[in-house]
Amino acid sequence: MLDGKKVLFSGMQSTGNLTLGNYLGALKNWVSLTDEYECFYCVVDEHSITVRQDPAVLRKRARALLILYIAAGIDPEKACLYYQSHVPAHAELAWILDCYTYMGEMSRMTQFKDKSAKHADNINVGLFAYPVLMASDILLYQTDIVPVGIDQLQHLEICRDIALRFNNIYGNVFTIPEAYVGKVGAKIMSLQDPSKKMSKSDENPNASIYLMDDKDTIIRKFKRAVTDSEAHIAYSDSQPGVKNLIDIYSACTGRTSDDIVKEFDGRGYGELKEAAGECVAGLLSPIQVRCAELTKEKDYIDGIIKRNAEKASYTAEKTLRKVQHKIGFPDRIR
Ligand code: ATP
Ligand code: LTN
Repeated sequence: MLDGKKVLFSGMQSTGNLTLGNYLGALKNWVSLTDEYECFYCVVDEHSITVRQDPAVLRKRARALLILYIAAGIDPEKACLYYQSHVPAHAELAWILDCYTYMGEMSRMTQFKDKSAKHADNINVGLFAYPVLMASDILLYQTDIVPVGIDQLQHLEICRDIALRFNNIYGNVFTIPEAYVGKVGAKIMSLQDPSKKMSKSDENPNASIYLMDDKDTIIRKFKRAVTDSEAHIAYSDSQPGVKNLIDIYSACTGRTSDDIVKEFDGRGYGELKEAAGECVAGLLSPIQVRCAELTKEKDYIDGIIKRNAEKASYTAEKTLRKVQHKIGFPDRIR
């Protein structure tokens, strides 16, 4: 609890252009939870360097991501929006928790397996220990809930395991967090291969809708979306492409999949694609306009970055000092 409210923490990597999957699976839920919880929304730039980055591009993307959080509707006066690298406690706690995490646990993580297969020339220790840094992010703020897409549930489980292990040795140091997965949009699939999740690092640009895509591009990508040859609109695992289009349409409109299937009964895939495309373009357009406006407001954004790094550090350091004391590091002399 912080100021009488439960605490929420979440973060995104500043690696690439955000997709509709990131928006519907995570960001959209963040916006709706801001009033109810004391929220920390982090740009996890330290996680980003587990894969090689161009420094100038990384810096630019980190700022663009923080701006996007605001443009998507998060009020920076209510929620704490900040860069992970501006709060040293994240890396410090990660080192400590590394010493309470087993190699076997980390090597089972599917994201590690996927990313090490994809970047076989750079399987670094950071990539391996990635979930421990993520656990530190969450545990530093005594977080109650963590809104994420389904792909991150395994990391959340390991975070809870590490926290419970630590609490069992040292007493109640960490709050045990719960995952929060939205009812719709928790796993948006690639438009080109509906067996894979839509991902910002997909090499095929037609597979993902980027949040900054213009309307024509969005409509074109939906038109090209892979479906099947059944020529009938149903919400079924045997028609994953069509199911994905319905999920997207449902997440954007708030309507149920049943309702959408009824609306499109007897109509062609082309009509469903067009409806989904129009709806996504309408949803993204105001966010794009706001991003462009905010990008010009340099002093306003700088102020948010400075203030929030201080606010996050204050809360994070309280937990870090407690942990350091519990494990036997010498107390600071005041
Ligand atoms: P990368 O391709 O670089 O691994 P990513 O697109 O998977 O990145 P992340 O930065 O790992 O994105 O994820 C940010 C948030 O978006 C997480 O909460 C994640 O669960 C969610 N998310 C990512 N992809 C999807 C998707 N296709 N559907 C729903 N949620 C998603
Ligand atoms: N691993 C997450 C990003 C992330 C995160 C976090 C999400 C880093 N730290 C803490 C929630 C809470 C990802 O790849 N999407």
